[in-house]
Amino acid sequence: MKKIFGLILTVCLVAMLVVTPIGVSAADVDIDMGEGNEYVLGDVYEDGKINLNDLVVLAQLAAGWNVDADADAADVNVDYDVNLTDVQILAKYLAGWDVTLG
Ligand SMILES: [Ca+2]
Ligand SMILES: [Ca+2]
Repeated sequence: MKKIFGLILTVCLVAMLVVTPIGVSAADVDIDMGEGNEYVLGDVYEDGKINLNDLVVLAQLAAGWNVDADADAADVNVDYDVNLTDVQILAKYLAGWDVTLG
């Protein structure tokens, strides 16, 4: 059930955001947690950019998929949990809504 939900969620998010693909610079939300433990909120896919790829991977993480991703970067509201709230926030961020990561 989780996999089906995750797949449906991912497809919906991709369909929603493919209309407005926005590449956001990751420099705005760089978080330094000390040497060897740096990550960028929202850069779940860890390629230095925050974009649709990160949203897809975040949705998969929230759905419980076993994906290779940065769980710290996925917690975009910093409540120490990765769930659909994070997916919603990142989707809004990528769509240009007035939301802040962190
Ligand atoms: Ca990325
Ligand atoms: Ca969170």
